[in-house]
Amino acid sequence: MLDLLSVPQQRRESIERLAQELRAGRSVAISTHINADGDGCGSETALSRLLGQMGIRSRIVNPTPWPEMYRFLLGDDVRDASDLGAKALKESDVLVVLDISDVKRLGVLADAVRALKIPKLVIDHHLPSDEPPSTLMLADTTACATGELIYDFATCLGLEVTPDIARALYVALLTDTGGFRFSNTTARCLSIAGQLIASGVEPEEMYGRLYASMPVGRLHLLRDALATLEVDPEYGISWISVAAGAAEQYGLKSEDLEGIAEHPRSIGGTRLALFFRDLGHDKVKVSFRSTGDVDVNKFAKLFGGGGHARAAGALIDGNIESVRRKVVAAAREFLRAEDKEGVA
Ligand SMILES: [Mn+2]
Repeated sequence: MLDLLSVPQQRRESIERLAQELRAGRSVAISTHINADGDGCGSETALSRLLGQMGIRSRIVNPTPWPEMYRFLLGDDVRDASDLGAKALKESDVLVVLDISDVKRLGVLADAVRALKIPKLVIDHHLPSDEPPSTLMLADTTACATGELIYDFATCLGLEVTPDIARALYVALLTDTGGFRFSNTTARCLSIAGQLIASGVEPEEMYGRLYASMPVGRLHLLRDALATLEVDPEYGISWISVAAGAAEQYGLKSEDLEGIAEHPRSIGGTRLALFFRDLGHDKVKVSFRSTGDVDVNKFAKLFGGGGHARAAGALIDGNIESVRRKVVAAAREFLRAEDKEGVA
């Protein structure tokens, strides 16, 4: 039988290269993208504990505060020093950036990371960008989550996947695959998830913590967002919007809005789903989701964004009406061009 858990040769070589910078006694800063998600938080806490086994002290230094819903992943052995900001980066010997292919995703830490003279390592599964945080990378877009690469890191270096580490990696895999539903739910992903369950993860507990612990305000916001739903059945485009200040009005944080873009995507015949969130001050966050053949990473690039082929995002300047008009028009144009290309 095919051994799904063996680590591909190229990943193994990258891990060995990264490990040369991770020597006992060093102090490591671990960072991930603004508004850390389950993959970012799960990968960070798992890596921090694995480094601990190697005799390496580490601190998490993120550009935005640790999300409340992932607080249970932290512990006395994992320290979140995000409140120290760039200062914490300068005090470290090595920086490891997780789940990011573009340095800009480090938000307020981006300039400090660009200027940093210490070794910088990247572990990531996004499509490449023009400006990666470092060229010293373990990067593979076929990994279902950065958490899969952290699991490989543990395997290659002979480290132990303790119950705490298993839980953190399970959160990474579960959330980045949309609950083991998206196209990145590979046989290898599920094999690793199986191993993590064997190591002590309780799937129902994880479901409860991640999907059955929503604040009621999320449903109020979702109700308002669904009321804005528009569908273009000719092109298969669906979109919803959230007004400026709505999250605050319902007492929600950014992480509470995760997954809302799945609702327009859930409509039959939708090829491209859009979620517009008005951040105020003429900034609109747009999430792009697709099913099947539409490459939303390519589409997001038109607006300076990026991500994955079926899930991407961009931050666009302008008021929400003008951004919506511009993006929906561009989406029609994009799908028309893609279809022509497909025929040719
Ligand atoms: Mn990820």
